[in-house]
Amino acid sequence: MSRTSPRTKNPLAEARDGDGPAGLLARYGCGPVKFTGNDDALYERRLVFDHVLDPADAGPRERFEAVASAIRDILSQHWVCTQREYDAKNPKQVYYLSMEFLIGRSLANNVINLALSPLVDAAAREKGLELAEILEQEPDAGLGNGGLGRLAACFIESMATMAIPAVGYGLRYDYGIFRQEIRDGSQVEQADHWLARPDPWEVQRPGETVNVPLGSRFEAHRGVITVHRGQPSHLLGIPHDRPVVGFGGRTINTLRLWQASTPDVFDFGEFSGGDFFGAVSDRILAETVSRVLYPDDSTPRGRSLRFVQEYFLVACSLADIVARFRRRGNDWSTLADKVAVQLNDTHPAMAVAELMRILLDGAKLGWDEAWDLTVRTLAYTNHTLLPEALEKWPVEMFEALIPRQLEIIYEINRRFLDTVRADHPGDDAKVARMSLVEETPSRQIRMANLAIVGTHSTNGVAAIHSQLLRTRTVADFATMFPERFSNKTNGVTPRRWLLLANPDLAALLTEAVGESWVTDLAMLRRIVPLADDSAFREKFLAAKRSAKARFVDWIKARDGVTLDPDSIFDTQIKRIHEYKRQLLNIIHVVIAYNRLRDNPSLDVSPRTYLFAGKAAPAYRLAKLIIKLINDVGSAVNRDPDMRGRLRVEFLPNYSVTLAERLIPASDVSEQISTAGYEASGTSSMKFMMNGALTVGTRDGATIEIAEEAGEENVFLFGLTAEQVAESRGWYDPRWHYEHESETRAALDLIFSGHFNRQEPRLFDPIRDALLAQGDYYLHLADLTSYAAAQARVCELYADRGAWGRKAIINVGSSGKFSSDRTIAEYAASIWKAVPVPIS
Ligand code: 26V
Repeated sequence: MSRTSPRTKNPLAEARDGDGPAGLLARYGCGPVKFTGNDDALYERRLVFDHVLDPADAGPRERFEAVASAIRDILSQHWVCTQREYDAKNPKQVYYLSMEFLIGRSLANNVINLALSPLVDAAAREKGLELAEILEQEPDAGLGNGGLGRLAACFIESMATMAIPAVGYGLRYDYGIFRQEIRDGSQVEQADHWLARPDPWEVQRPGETVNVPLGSRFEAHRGVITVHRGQPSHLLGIPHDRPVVGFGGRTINTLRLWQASTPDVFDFGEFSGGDFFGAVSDRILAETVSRVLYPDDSTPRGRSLRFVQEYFLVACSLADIVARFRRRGNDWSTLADKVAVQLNDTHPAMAVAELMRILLDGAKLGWDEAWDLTVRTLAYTNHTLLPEALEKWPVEMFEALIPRQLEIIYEINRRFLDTVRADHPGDDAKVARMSLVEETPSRQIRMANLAIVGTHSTNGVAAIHSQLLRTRTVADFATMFPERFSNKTNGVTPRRWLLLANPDLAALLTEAVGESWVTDLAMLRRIVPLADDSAFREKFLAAKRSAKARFVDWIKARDGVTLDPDSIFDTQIKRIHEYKRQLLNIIHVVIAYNRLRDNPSLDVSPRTYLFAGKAAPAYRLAKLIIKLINDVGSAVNRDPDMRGRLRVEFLPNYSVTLAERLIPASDVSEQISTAGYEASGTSSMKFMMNGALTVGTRDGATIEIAEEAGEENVFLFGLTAEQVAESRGWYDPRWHYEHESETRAALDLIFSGHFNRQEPRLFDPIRDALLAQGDYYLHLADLTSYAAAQARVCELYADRGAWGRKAIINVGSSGKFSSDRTIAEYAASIWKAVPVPIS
């Protein structure tokens, strides 16, 4: 594989050789303002000048803001220098367009990537600051639903670390993914006003505001938009930039988030007429566009506001991209040589029509040249095969809001279908399938078709996913444009997910192989031989034990729950979805519970089953699954016979911060989706790096995890994707219920009302899904083989040495799953972008 190698020189080493705080600070001066090294009062100055506070009186929140602002001061010059270098060198630029960036907290990550940990630790000691308390003050920036959004965040970090000139573009939602509370076992959504207090990382740049013309005026009421046609209006996009710190602190790229506003700040006419509300309401309506993240990760709902959000992201970002391109003096004909735009799913796929509009109407290019540039500039990543998650937008929405872009889409479609007809005369069914416009039951634009036709690259996110995409989901397109399709297996950043999240394991790895693994994760292969070294195994298991102890303390403080660090931590964390099969997990827990009740002397390794994840607010069955997990947990945890043997906890409000603490503490990683449905899964990779063993189906990235680690080091079970497809015709879940005594006993117990005596019929919809409606996700088909895999887990855990050996092999085999590797592949084969190191 040709790859863009990330920087191997390790700045931590430099930092250690260097000269303490003064030397460290001096490294961050690169422009006209030099840090003198005597500048160790940054923190106090921030308190006095930003907050007008005596440092002695500062509360935890002010202390956080002051520390974060001081760190931003330190990185600011390198941020400026990075941009100056890009402007001077005019390299090919990558733009990553995503409706979601699940960033999490930034302070600790920025400190680590800037190699400032020694400085910050020393300063905290000297000033008597409690760092852990300060870090807990930062809100978790939850501008995403799940895997797709977190992937975007890992990618921009990797691009910065690898010195690739890149900008991430997204929306600055006032409200991120909802905060999940659990009341009486059920999910309750609370608004996440993460920007309630000033965010020290963001820099507002009103001078670079973008104007977005719209074909209609619209009014939003409770997420539903009323359109007033024929009354053109416009929105303003105000950029808010966040630094994206590459490891080593030299490259500081930008994440630019757009806030929607209106040009008519205040209508003085209306105001003096006494209509104060009318005067400000336009602004309020406009600002609803970036008010809140859509919390559904599969079914498009509340659709019209989402449509405006998607166009708003595309219009602002492309205007900005084109402005940068022209500012650097480039000719239109070189657009695809200077710009690569990656579309994160179809959410920004209107970029195809918008870029065409800019090139046709703005640059006055002819159709053929505009089309050639558009296709060569844009690339598309698909993240799901679920048909209900494939976006389609009603033609009326385009007509009302962006009629010119609709006209362009029709012309793209006319030309495209002409070639399809020419290649397949008389095949009307094929033409109907491939059309960008779905005719029945109502006219809609198929965004995946638009994205494939209007870009030069379509990729899936794991080998099996890319294969199924090509052969099933969009087979007609893969036949027509075979050269456009490829696989780019996802990855995660080892800085956040190992170096930062798991300090003890990170230190052990550095002791074993040196520091280079941080930017070259394949180096971890070198620990594989140490799996047979009992002294190393002991150190490795001690690191796991300390991560578990840290998590036990943290969750005790957060939720008041007491966990036993000597039990197996068996963890399933992800959005709650039928295809991800949290239900399979909890039914198996009930089987384990029955076994222990029937046979109190059974010798098992004590196990704690941990769940966390959010359900889309309108997804009834997913919410019922949460309730079931909690109700089973209450019964099991209060049963004295289960004490020290079996425990079940649903940890509320899954977030990046919770993941950072729980993953290092986990022994078992549950990746149990119905084969063929999980595009990739990325938590699996974080677990693997942190020494958890995977229990999983042959789905998504699990297949590649097993390839890297060896099948004997993974607990695989269940039907393959082919078997799932093949069984669709004849599968009958009732057969399993009737012929498998443990399956029946577990289901009978659940549906008898044993776990919810007040509402014994509560779980009937789950019973119906499993037994009456055919169990679409094949829970019962995989249950016995899942239970067998879990029995192997139990047995292996009893042999400490054997367990440690497999865990070490997994960590040592996780190199492929660094997002640096993924980004190197995108850069080399899709973007043709090369690193521009900042001196
Ligand atoms: C769809 C929609 C529909 C409209 C409302 C908002 C919304 C938000 C997200 C989505 C698509 C979700 C697709 C997704 O998250 N896919 C996940 O992508 C991960 C990164 O590639 C991958 O690891 C997961 O397997 C895949 O489920």
